[in-house]
Amino acid sequence: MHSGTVAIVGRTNVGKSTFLNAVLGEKLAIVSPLPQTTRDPLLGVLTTKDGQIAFLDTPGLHTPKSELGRRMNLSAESVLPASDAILFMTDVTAAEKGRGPVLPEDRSLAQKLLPEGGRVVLVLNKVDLVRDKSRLLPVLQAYTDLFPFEAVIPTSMARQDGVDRVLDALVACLPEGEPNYPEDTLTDRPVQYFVREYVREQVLNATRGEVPHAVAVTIDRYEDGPLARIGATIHVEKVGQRRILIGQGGAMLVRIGSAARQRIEAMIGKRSHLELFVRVTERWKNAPRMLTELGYEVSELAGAAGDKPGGRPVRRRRKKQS
Ligand SMILES: Nc1nc2c(ncn2[C@@H]2O[C@H](COP(=O)(O)OP(=O)(O)OP(=O)(O)O)[C@@H](O)[C@H]2O)c(=O)[nH]1
Ligand SMILES: [Mg+2]
Repeated sequence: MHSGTVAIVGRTNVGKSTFLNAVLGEKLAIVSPLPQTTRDPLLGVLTTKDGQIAFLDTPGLHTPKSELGRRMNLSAESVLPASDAILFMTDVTAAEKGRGPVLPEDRSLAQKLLPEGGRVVLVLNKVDLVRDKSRLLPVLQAYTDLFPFEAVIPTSMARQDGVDRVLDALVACLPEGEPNYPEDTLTDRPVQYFVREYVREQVLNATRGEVPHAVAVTIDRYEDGPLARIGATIHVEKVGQRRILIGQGGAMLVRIGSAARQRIEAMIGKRSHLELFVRVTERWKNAPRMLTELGYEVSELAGAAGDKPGGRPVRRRRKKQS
């Protein structure tokens, strides 16, 4: 049996969280077409007959424009030292747009992040977007030269193409050993974390421009029972953003709430009542104390199971037999 931790790192928007969900077979992480969707590392554990991989999905590395962005980058980098292997992900769209076979951002990330002697699998995602497949070959070749990768695998997470090859390559990188987590472990985060994320996900889906990136969510209450009673606050930076989120006669907030509620109910397996408030918290993205209150801590290391406040981790639910 092979067991260990795999950090999923790379630029923003390349499909890291989509990959995590694909391997877990659960829509655990939030995914969106916008950059900087993931804001903190997320543990997702996959146990198979061959072993166990504890994946750490991380925020996409980018040039930060705020203290939040700086913390996101740091939190992504912080998971690397404790990882047994790294999945370095990029997408091939830039190559398709004629920005050269290797993006300069990827070149510098590879130089800065990938440890000498480290076991790294390179995944080139979104190959479905390249119509002329002959253009992929020089890209693959150029990326292969960046680092002595264990494997270089083109994938399309959108079509679930290549996921098994990536898994096989990663398992081969992990040390022999017994699983570190019980078999039914899915993550180390409590349901409150996912409420926060699923509300934010619906904001990302429903809004555009500066609004999606101006939003943070806090959980005011979570009362479990036959019906989970949840209260959450959506923080925005400006009054105008609050107006947009509430919408005409509150319609936008209702839409966000009901979509988030469906996601939460699928996770907890029961009905819930979700009450949302929108509050203006000026400049929260650059206020260190506020960021810490909102849960965006630099010292936070996903994967250190058990030391996260706020409740029991969400367990893997048994799949219904179909
Ligand atoms: N066409 C295509 N789109 C994909 C593929 N994989 C992911 N996407 C889309 O790419 C977008 C970004 O995906 P995410 O999984 O959120 O990307 P990420 O790397 O986690 O992004 P950050 O969290 O911002 O770092 C979403 O709209 C996905 O649906 C793929 O193979 N092909
Ligand atoms: Mg992500």
